[in-house]
Amino acid sequence: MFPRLHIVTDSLDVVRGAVGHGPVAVQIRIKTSDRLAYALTTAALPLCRAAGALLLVDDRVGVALAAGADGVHVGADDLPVAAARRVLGPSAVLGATCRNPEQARAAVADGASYLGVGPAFATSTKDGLPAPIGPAGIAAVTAAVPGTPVIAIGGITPERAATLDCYGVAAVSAIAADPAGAAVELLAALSSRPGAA
Ligand code: TZP
Ligand code: MG
Repeated sequence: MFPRLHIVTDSLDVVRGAVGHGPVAVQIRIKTSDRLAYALTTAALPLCRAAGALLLVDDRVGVALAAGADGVHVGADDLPVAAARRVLGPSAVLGATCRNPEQARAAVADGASYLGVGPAFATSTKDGLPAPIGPAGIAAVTAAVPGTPVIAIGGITPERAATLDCYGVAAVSAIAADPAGAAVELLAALSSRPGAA
């Protein structure tokens, strides 16, 4: 099953701590260079394989392919979803950032296999973000794309993960200080929701 918890990180220590506690996806998010992103992705790969975690790369389609990762997450400044799908082929995981039902439907039509939706709540982790869409915005996107996993991002905590109406969540800062403890807490919060498998 597609993981409900996505660990977004630029740290091998975070990968090491966060995997092995339940089903997760690790998203390698390095904004500086392909070189560094490739190095971290190749280092994370055996850890993810051993733990059964999915390995995704933020932004960088070439890095994901070269490193043998499972997929990519693209946003507004990256390859368009349809182009990324053409490069990756039909079976790779391909995530797309969106914030409303129209963008969500377009991304799915273009070949996205899951959606990163937000910011759900205010966050200082990323600059230049638009206003948070809140739980209602997350629920609206979830309703718009039945069958496509919606992963909420932005200000995610275990308390918020337990109540959002979406398939799963992605966390950066919540997981950074104590990756193992946070992964356990977030996984428990997600599985506490009604209907969660
Ligand atoms: N995209 C939308 S919000 C965000 C990204 C990369 C940052 C989320 O970070 P945090 O620390 O989990 O709020
Ligand atoms: Mg991006």
